[in-house]
Amino acid sequence: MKKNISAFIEHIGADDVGFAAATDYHSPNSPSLQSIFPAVKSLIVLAFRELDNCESENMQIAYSGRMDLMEFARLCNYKLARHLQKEYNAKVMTIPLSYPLEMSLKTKGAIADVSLRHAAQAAGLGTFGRHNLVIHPRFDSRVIFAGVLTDLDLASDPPAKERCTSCNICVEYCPGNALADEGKTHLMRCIKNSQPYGIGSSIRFWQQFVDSTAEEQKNMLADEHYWRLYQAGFIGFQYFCFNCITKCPIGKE
Ligand code: B12
Repeated sequence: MKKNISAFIEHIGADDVGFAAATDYHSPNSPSLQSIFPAVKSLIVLAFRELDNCESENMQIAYSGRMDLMEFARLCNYKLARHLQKEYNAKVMTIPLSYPLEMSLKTKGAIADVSLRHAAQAAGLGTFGRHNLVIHPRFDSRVIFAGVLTDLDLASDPPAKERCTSCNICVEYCPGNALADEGKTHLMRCIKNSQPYGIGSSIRFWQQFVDSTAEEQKNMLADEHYWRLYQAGFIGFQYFCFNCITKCPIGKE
């Protein structure tokens, strides 16, 4: 069955696939898979190589490459889920690639219901690096993941080989110093730098707005800062930094 599913996944254009038994998925801070899908038995994880947009200094181009990829990956996720329903009469739930996320004071919008990095690791699609990203055997740090939960009984693929050499280049090049502590990405440090028009800026803008005079409010809305916030509002999480991906030397040597 794994062979046939893999052939389908290759046919729809995903770059790699891995399988994991639900019992091999361990994400300490995320809810249990059973609380989401009581009949879950396995995860099928898809890997997609990043486009080279992430190397551009032009942040519209850099992030638009990611948007293209996320859209395609979501499409693949949906196609795979429907295929499993039709061909194997399976029960299937897709995993959010990035959002929706639970927005609460407890999670701070930073804990996925299913952690795709831990899923990818369990499915043999890579191992965690010093930058806390999963490094894929062929696509190195330039990879994003998608996946589905199923009630199909599928065994885990063998674990991938460790690839990070702890060279610390990702730590040095992180402009927000978000990787200073091993095994932890400082959420606020990363977001402050990588999402300049994210929720923090939005809150500050509207706080200032309510405290301003009518004339000041008019000026605030006519300012390019508001236009950028407005654009980010419908794009979603819009990243302006890709250093931990692009500076990683794994695979470049
Ligand atoms: C919320 C989120 C963020 C938040 C919070 C990150 C965080 N601390 O987890 C912020 C906004 C900071 C963020 C940033 C980025 N993200 Co993000 N993010 C997510 C999201 C939606 C949820 C992550 C989550 O649940 N975290 C909470 C739990 C899992 O973390 P944790 O239990 O505390 O585990 C952490 C540590 O313990 C450590 N860790 C755990 N086990 C091990 C084992 C070893 C050996 C080591 C060293 C470390 C380690 O790593 C974990 C992350 O810090 C996922 C999508 C998803 N559904 O999984 C994408 C995701 C993780 N993000 C991704 C990417 C690409 C990024 C960015 C590069 C953004 C960009 N420009 O593209 C940066 C990278 C920042 C970094 N180097 O850590 C990819 C990662 C792909 C990959 N190759 O690993 C994902 C999987 C999205 C996807 N669909 O592919 N992200």
